[in-house]
Amino acid sequence: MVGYAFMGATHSHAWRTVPRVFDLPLVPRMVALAGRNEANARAAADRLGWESVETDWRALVARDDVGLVDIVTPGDSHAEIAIAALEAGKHVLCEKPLANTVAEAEAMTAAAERAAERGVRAMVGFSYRRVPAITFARDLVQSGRLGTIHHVRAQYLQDWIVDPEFPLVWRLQKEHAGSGSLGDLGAHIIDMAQFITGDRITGVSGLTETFVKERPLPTASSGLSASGSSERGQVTVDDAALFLARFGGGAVGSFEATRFASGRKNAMRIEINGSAGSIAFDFESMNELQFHDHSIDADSAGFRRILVTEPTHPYMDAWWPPGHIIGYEHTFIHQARDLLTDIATSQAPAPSFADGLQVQRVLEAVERSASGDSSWTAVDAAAG
Ligand code: SOE
Repeated sequence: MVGYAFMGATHSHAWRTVPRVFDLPLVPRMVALAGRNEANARAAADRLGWESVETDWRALVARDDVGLVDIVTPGDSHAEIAIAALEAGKHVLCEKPLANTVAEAEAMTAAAERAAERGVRAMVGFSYRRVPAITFARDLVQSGRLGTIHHVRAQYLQDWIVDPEFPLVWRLQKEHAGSGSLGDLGAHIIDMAQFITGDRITGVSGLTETFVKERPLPTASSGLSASGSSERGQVTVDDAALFLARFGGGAVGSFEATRFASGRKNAMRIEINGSAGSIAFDFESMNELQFHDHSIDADSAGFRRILVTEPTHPYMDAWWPPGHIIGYEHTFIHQARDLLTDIATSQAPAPSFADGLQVQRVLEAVERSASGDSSWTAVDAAAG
C-alpha cells in the first residue's frame, strides 16, 4: 500500500478483515507499506498491520513479494504510481477520483488495458458501490422494478470546512487534489448514479463556488482534521459544485457536492424516479433503502423502508443476523473481496480504470461548463 492516512486506515482494515469474513480464493498478505517519512511510515505500518516499510514507492513496486499495489495517496501521484505498478505486472487498486486530469486518467486506462492482456487487473475505489443497499438498488433497477428512469437526484453533503479558519489541507489545493468537492464528493455520486441506473451521463451544465478564498497554511493534519499557522494561502479548488445532467437513456439528473452543508457530515443521498417506482438512499442511514412500487394502488402505496440486512441482500450473508447493521468500513471490505475474487477468477474488475476515466470526463465537463458563460443566463434586473 502506498500512503497511510484516512484511506490507508480504511483499506488496511479491509485487507486485515476480508479473509476472516469471506471465503476467498486468494488470501491477502499485507507485505509492505510505503511512505516518505520512515518513522511515520513505520508507526503506521505497526498500527495498521503491515509487515515492512519502504520509503520510496518505487522500491515497493519493484519487490517480488508484492503482487498488488493499493494506492491511497492524493490524486497528483495516482497516475505515476499506477502506471509503474501495472507495467511491473502488479494488480492495482487506486483510490478515487482516478486522477487529477482526463489526460492522466487516459494514460492510466491505456496502461490498465495493456496490463489486462497479461492478466493484470486494475480497479478504481468507488467504494460506495459496495454498500449493500446501493448494490440492491442497482439490482432493482436492472430487474425492471423502476421501469424507465426519468429522474436522478443526487447530493453529497459534508461540512468539515465551513469554518474559514480550517487550514488549507491538500484537498483544498488544485495541484494535489485536482478539484475540490467536485472530484472528492461529486465523483462518488456520479459513479453511484451511473452504477445504479446502468446508464451514462452525456451532457452537463454546472456551476462551482469557492466561498472561502484564503485559509491558514496547515501545520499538521490527520483525516479530516487539521491545525494551521498564522500564514495564509489561497484556496485553489471549489468548495461546492452543482450541475444538471442528461443521461444517454433519456433521464435527467441534478447533482450537488459540497463541504459547506453545515450539519451534514457524510450525507450522500440519491433518489431515482422511474415509470414503475422509485428508490431513495441516504448514507447516514446506510442499512436502509426506501422503495416505492408505483404499481400498488395509490391509497396504500408510498415509500417504504427496506432494511437491507437479510442474508439474501448483496454481501450480507457474510455478516450478522438480520437487523444487525453494518458500517462505512464494510464497503472497503466488500471492495477487497470483489477485487481478490476477480483476480483469482481472471475477471475484469468493476469499476475499471475505463469507468474511472469516464467519471473524470464528466468532472472535466462540469468544470468547463462552470468556467464558461455560455450556459449561464442572468436573470433580468427588475426595471425601475
Ligand atoms: C473526504 O471528503 C472523504 O474522505 C472522501 O475523500 C471519501 O471519498 C469519502 O468516502 C468520505 O469523505
